[in-house]
Amino acid sequence: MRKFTSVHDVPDPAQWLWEVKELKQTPYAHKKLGENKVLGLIFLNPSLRTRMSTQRAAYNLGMQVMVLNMGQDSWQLEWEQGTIMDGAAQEHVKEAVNVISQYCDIIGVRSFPGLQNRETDYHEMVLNKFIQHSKVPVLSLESATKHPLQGFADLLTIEEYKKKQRPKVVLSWAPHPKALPQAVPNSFVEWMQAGEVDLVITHPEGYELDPAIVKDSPVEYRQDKAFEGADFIYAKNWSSYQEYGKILSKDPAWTITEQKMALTNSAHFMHCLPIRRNVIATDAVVDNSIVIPQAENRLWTAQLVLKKMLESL
Ligand code: SN0
Repeated sequence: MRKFTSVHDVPDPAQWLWEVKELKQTPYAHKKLGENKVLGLIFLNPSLRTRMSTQRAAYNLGMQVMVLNMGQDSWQLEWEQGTIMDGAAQEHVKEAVNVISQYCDIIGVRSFPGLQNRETDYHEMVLNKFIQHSKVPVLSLESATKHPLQGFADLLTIEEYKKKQRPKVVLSWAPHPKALPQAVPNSFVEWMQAGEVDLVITHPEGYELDPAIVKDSPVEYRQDKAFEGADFIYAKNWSSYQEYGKILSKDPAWTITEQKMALTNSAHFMHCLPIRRNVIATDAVVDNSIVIPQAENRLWTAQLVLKKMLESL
């Protein structure tokens, strides 16, 4: 596997789901696989779960890990071709990534969107430059428009907690003080579409996600209606895709409360974390949720992705 950037890089998601459950039972069974192999984790943005779960996943496979907080600990990068580099950027991405791939056997990169220009973000400029200039496999640790490691962990969590073959899963927009990426909801939609669930998306008007991602997944603008009979509620804020990067609403009526959870089929509440309590969801909802086992699953899904990459080296 040369790259892991979305569910579309996975040949058979159902098979992976089966394999990750097995890996979770036998985490140290492949300790020799990563011997003398090094994972480089490159962060252009903050991270807690992705950083620590991917690092631990690598250790479970016998790998060593190097972490670089780019821009903070290293030189500032130039991304464009042909620039006269007499400004702030000291190093071109071309050399930087090629050099990193001399020291590492697998590279992970996190690169949030600018949320200024939809074209630039949806073309995944940063992630694609890494893939282009790397001599080794590259995995996304959340790119401008996708968070595939999160989507995979979300699908595993739903698989583990579901009480019926095809649960009703609701992705609900919730308010937030800042403009956030669409990466998490985009990947959630894609992984749900790859799984055996009935997905319903609910959000205020103007928050429609990329139609190329949503496809024929149903959208219900009335949150109360969407929650009826739901087995899982997945909350997330995102900024507008239509009016790109804008906050169109901070309506607290969209906050997930116990009253709203009571409309569901005793649904499990999920969120990728970090969650702003009493903004996205109330304390009681977060405290009675499955966000911790969901976060734990980040470890096992990252470990399977790394295992697949190691096997292809
Ligand atoms: C990121 C996002 O994509 O929404 C990462 C989630 C895994 N979340 C944030 O940046 C939250 C920032 C905040 O101010 O709460």
